[in-house]
Amino acid sequence: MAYMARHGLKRARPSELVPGTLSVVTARLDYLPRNTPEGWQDRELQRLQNPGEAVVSVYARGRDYHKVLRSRLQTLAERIALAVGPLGHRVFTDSAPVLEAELATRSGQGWRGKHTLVLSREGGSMFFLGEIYLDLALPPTPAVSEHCGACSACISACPTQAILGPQRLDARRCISYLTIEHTGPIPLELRPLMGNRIYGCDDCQLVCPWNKFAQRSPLPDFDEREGLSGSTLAELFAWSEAEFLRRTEGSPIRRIGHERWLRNIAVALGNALRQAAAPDQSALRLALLSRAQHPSELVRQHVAWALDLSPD
Ligand code: B12
Ligand code: SF4
Ligand code: SF4
Repeated sequence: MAYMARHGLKRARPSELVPGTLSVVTARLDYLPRNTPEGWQDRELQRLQNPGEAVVSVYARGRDYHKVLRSRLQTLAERIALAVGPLGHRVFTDSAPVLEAELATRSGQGWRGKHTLVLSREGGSMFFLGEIYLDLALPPTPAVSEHCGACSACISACPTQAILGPQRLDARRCISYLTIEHTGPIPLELRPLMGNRIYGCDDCQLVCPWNKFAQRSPLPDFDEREGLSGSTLAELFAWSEAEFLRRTEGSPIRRIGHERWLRNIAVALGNALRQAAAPDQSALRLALLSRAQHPSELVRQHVAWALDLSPD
């Protein structure tokens, strides 16, 4: 995530990033799929207890939110321009030089939870953030008060103890970082803690009491794609590169590429093999052996670790 350091104070000062900016409109886009049942948190926590199941973070099971949110923000900006006359604007979502959580908090979208994400009483935290920078002075909306109180469920639930204290995250330990952003080998001491999480992680949000108020998205974009929930690790490990690219077209998962996809699943297969409760150990072993000669050294190393063959 070196890109974060490169932009310096542009991140904290919107008008240095987009000259002329006088106001920032912040937006939240809920992403729970339309058909999410009651008690979804328990169902998701249950998946983590099935060692052979592949768990992809909820936000990544549908269409890439960057595209969805950016185009909706662009439409909103154009509508504002229709109402008030021509104006300069630029839209952002998940763009590195924007401190999105901080802007959202200061403009009343919610407060920073102890896990560092923004959450609200009406919507929990299962939403994305986006912004429109405008060269129009608007009256600011006030921040809302914090409602974590004495709760620290997210801190206790984090599998890698990445949340060092309230609003303090060691990104290097976060499974979301390790499975999505990190390019090299996954540190050995963290592999066993990743369980069957192969892309992103939701644990700190699953245990948050405010997520009983998380809203379903009205949009079909976030409907779960086939294969991205309920599949076995062995099934997803068998995807060829061509199948990976086909299945992840328009999905945020695509940007990690097939090599990291296999790396992540190899770790999860190794974790499953180490659990006595895992069904069908020989199928897990066979799946790993099928990639033991993979051309990528990164994949081979993680497969060897999973099969307990490596000297590491
Ligand atoms: C880098 C990043 C990550 C990293 C680090 C996360 C983190 N908490 O910092 C990793 C890869 C670990 C990550 C993981 C996830 N992420 Co992320 N991530 C980002 C990203 C790109 C930047 C966040 C950032 O700048 N962090 C750096 C720290 C230093 O900044 P900060 O804590 O926000 O702010 C502090 C300082 O900046 C300082 N500060 C604030 N204002 C000012 C002003 C001045 C002048 C100064 C000096 C300092 C200062 O105080 C702040 C509080 O300590 C944002 C998008 C964006 N552009 O904002 C998404 C974002 C935060 N991620 C998001 C999501 C959804 C996730 C995951 C849930 C994905 C998943 N399911 O796997 C996980 C959750 C992990 C977690 N508990 O945070 C959403 C969060 C939505 C929400 N409801 O809040 C965002 C906003 C993307 C989006 N557009 O929707 N993420
Ligand atoms: S996303 Fe997972 S690993 Fe990262 S802080 Fe939350 S619980 Fe911990
Ligand atoms: S789990 Fe508890 S401490 Fe963590 S964000 Fe939710 S309310 Fe706050």
